[in-house]
Amino acid sequence: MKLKSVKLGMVLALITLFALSACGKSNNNSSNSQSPSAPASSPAAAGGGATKEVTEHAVNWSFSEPEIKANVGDTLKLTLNNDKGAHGLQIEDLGVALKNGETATIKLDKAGTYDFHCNIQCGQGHDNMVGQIIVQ
Ligand SMILES: [Cu+2]
Repeated sequence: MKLKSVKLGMVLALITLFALSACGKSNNNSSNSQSPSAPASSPAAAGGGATKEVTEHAVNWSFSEPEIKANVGDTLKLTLNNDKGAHGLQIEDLGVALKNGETATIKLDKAGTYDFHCNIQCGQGHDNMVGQIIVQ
């Protein structure tokens, strides 16, 4: 009797371990596929949107990523880093204005092309400091 229940306990423990490790694995690889059980840790699972991190390095007079492409439902984490000169980054249609070193977290839930530009008068090439975020 006793032996049997110890055995049963071990089997249960093994099953639990297996389930836990399988669960951990699926959480790690589930960026694109639908995972049936993704609790608390990954809020992106529902919409299927990815998080995209982009750092714009600004110099006189351009942005390092003049064209950013993303899918509808993605979240864009956009950072401005001024490598040379003093620049800002404004996306009027999204209500975003970044200063040097700042990061904006932008939910891209509508398709479209969103222009951005430098919003600090930084010199003769200022008007060239433009780019766009293409959401499709
Ligand atoms: Cu400028």
